[in-house]
Amino acid sequence: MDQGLKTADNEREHGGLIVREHDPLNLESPFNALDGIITPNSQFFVRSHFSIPNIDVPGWQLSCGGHVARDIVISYEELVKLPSRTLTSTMECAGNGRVFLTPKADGVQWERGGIGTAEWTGVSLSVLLEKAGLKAGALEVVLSGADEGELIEPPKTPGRIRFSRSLPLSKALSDEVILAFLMNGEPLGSQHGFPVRAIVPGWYGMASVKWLEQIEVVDQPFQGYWQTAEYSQWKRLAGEPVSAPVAEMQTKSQIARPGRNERITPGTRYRIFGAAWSGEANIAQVDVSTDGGKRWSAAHLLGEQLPFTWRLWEFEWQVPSKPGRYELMSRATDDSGTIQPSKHSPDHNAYMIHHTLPLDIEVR
Ligand SMILES: Nc1nc2c(c(=O)[nH]1)N[C@H]1C(S)=C(S)[C@@H](COP(=O)(O)O)O[C@H]1N2
Ligand SMILES: [Mo]
Repeated sequence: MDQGLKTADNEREHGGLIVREHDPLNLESPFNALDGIITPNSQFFVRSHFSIPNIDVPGWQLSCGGHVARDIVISYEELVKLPSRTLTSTMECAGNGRVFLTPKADGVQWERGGIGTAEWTGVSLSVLLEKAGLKAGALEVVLSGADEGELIEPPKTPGRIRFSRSLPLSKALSDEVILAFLMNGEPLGSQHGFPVRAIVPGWYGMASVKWLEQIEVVDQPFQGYWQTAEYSQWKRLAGEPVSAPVAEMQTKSQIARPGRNERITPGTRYRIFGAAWSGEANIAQVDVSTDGGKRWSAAHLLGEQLPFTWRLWEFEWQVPSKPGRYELMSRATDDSGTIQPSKHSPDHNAYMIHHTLPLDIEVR
């Protein structure tokens, strides 16, 4: 591998990350440490379903085929020479917050740290699709990674499979969907998809396929494992539940500080601090409750709204002089009028967990 592309993650350390699983590697970000829009690479959560594939740049290539006029194969060197763009995007795992579900759901028990924001640099997927030329009838674009394996716990995989996800053409062709090779200005770490991954702003993390090696245009709805057996939800069609892939991130906010069970001094002023985000919309308002959701007051939105990026917020709390336990909550509203719900929707299975989360703290 090119020395210049050596990545810092060889350090074999998980820094301040919380280990949820070693193999496959699943690491949670300490959301408590939120400090600014950008999550440093060393603190960015890791979600993988199979072992990390070992890929070197000379051996890597990306193919683009299927329902196209001409098949394309492109090397890393060729890809990085194409016109690229840099954008900031928040990525939340669709299972973030799963630990808060009752009854308890199977799967990685993420708390608040299955989320992060980075500045990504890459080539718009549309650039490659234009080179290949879409045939009439093209419907979806399937992205596949180099990682593969077999899962024996239900839902079992049909033998060894890859990690593949599809995008409808409308999303695949929007400029913001990129084939990224830089994360916060550095080559992607091996755990984040080195050398090239998709970034699908506004969608849950599963759409942002890591270790990307194949792009396939299809003329039928793609029904792969990772959008039917897993990462699927129920939508209502003519009153009937129909299975649909998990897609756009839902409007949500989280409190970063205080942390769970933090002790706060009575009668002081405390700055409650957190982040709020939404998939394709912008955050319009965040409200905070310090009495378990009975009364709400507006928080102060910080900085400016960047597209597809979380908005930080703060709330100056006049801490009561009466000691006791208090339940803090935050609630986001986006500019399409959607308000963060108070309950998890069973139609979302164990994904899209965006209801208001109570945070217990002690005033003493
Ligand atoms: N090839 C591949 N891509 C993948 C995954 C995977 O297991 N394999 N996990 C997905 C999921 S579920 C999430 S949330 C994000 C996590 O990206 P990160 O590990 O860089 O945080 O990658 C997505 N892309
Ligand atoms: Mo995820």
